Amino acid sequence: MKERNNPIVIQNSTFKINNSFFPGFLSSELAPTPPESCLFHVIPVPYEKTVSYGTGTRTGPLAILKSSLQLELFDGIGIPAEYGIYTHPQVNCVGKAETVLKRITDAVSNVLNLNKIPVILGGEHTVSAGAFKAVKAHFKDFGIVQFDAHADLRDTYHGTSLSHACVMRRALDMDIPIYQIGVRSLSWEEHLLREERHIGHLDASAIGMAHVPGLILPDDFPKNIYITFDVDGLDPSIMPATGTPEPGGLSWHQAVSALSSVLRARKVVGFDVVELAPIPGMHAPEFTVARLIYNLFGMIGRQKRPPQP
Ligand SMILES: [Mn+2]
Repeated sequence: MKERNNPIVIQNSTFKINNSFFPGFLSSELAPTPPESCLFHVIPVPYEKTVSYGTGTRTGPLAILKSSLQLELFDGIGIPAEYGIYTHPQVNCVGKAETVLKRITDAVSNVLNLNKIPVILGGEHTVSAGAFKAVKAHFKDFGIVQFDAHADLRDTYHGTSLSHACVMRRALDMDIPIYQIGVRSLSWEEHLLREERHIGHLDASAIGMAHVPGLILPDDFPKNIYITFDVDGLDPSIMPATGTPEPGGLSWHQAVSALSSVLRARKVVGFDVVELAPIPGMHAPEFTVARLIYNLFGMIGRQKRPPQP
């Protein structure tokens, strides 16, 4: 890796907010590139309103972006950065939940209209509902693959329907097919709802006892998929920096092989990574998230344009 001094201000990819630098994803390595020539459009959403246990998700996007500056460009197969990464200014998260979700929907719609892939950095899981709405308006037929410790299928939680614990219920309201991976904490009502609505799932216990199947998604699951990755789907041993940790989660390699399994014969139209609540002084979790995102860039990019020999 090259040596770095102070953050380098690159037009369109480094923002100064409250006197602190807000770097673009991997902006230390990338030349300024116009948005039209970037496949991946990173949208930071530092939203935190309904967290129920640990706090700190509002600092997640900045921690991920800062960690991204330490990534190795070569991911073992190619250089995912070559597909182009454009980082947008963060979404304004001041105001009512409905207002913020509308801003997220608008930001994601703009990226989809460019025919590019939106990548949302949360923030609490509620932010995904704004993205679901934009994707639903753009693609008639798509499904959501959810990595999570929790089912997030409650109709309301702590008096609101716009809670992190309800985000997948909002997807069901929009008639979007869902597949859940890594779940290990859900209410009896959520369990019944999964049965009633035939929600596909590969729970953490099933992975833990066996291995990640080479093919996870059923044949009739939509070809277009949006991935919502709640970092608490990972095991707390590698992801302690999250508001509601649960033991028995995915290891790094299980998560990566599950992702490569769901990408088989599917087109990823967007994804988000949510619920990182950085622990001051502990860099591993935020770097883990930056690496996960960059690996996904590689996996998705190579589907579209395989590396040249
Ligand atoms: Mn969640």
